[in-house]
Amino acid sequence: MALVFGGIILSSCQNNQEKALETKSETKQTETSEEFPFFIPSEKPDRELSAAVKRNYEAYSAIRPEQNELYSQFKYTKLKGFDYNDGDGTITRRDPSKVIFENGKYYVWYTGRKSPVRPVGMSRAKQATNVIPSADWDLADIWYATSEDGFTWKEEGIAVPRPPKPQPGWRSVTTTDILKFKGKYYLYFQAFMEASGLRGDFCPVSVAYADSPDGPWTHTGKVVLPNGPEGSWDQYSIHDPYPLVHDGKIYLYYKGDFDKRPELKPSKIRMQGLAIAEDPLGPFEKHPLNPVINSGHETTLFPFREGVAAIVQRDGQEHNTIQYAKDWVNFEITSISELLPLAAGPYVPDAFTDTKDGRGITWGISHFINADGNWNHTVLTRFDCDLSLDVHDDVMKKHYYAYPQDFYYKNHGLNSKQKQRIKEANKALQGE
Ligand code: AAL
Repeated sequence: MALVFGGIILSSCQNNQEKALETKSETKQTETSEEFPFFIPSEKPDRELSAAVKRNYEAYSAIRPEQNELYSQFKYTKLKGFDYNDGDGTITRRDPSKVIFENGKYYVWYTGRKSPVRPVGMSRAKQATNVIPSADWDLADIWYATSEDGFTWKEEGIAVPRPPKPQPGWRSVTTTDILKFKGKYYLYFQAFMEASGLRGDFCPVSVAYADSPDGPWTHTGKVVLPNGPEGSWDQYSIHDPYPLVHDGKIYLYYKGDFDKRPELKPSKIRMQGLAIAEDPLGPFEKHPLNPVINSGHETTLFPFREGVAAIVQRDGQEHNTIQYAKDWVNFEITSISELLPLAAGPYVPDAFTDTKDGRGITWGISHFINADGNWNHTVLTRFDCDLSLDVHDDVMKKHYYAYPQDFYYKNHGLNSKQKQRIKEANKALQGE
């Protein structure tokens, strides 16, 4: 028995030695051959590379997502302090501004609608009245809330109400964002002069200013960023104004809805433009290269190193990407992610400092439309991420999402028309 046991030990030693020799010769082969190495070289190797591997070196700031400062997953937390009337559609809060920290607390501004009835919907805009909203953001005012920890918020009231007719915004003031410039505060917002849905979602941008984030706010009553001339991409809609300070000037990014072709679904596309001014009240000059981002919806931007980064979520060829423009104009994709925050208003401590070393973001407020399966109201939420040069959170750098089955079957199941098409294709194959 002992002998047999010893024999086994002997032969297992021999096997190990043989294996070690084999491995050694394999390693040698790898070293001398053209195989792509097990450890990815940190510098682009001097050899022929596939387009994909070349892109891994050239298009992204790091060779792995874990090391890419502009890659992150996103986590969500329900906010405390906001009531929504049990989600009956009569209260909405959406499209938050950036978050700023002043007077020992965080501030956020947003579209607030408190109407006696829920919206009739954009497609039935003709039924809207002075008290019946068409869209979720129709008949809205600009509200604000404050918080000490970013999780529990206190709604403070209306910051900028709808002005009287015929001033821009008399129908609805929505989708605001904040600028602090030379000690004053400015709120840019969409200024509707008709119910959304009557012709589309048409509006220019107006602005209000104050000496304190608590107001009082003076609405200029004027359009500060007008729609473009007839036939131009932003002739009807200037949405989602988003100001930052760069080179001593105001860089106001915004969205245009255009190329409406009813034969296609969705019928419109969305891109982002840039307008620059020396004075927050204008005049703003639209960039000659507009649009500067070819996708996105309610695009979120923040200074990053010497350039600007953009979270490009929803809509367009490059949705679900994070992009970067060293010169603040020419954006390149720097990462691809999922569950990007909708309409995110991040806390950007260096948004207005004219930094040449932007540090990035770790949290903010965004929203969920179609809240509780109800298209008539939207709720604010908190998101967290690691798009920061100062925070290193391994959990945020994962690149796999686990969605529950219901997400696929319930939320993303086939519709009856699609099922019918598949049934017919099967029948045709079987020659029936
Ligand atoms: C959002 C934003 C703008 C639109 C509407 C309210 O998605 O893009 O603000 O006008 O919807």
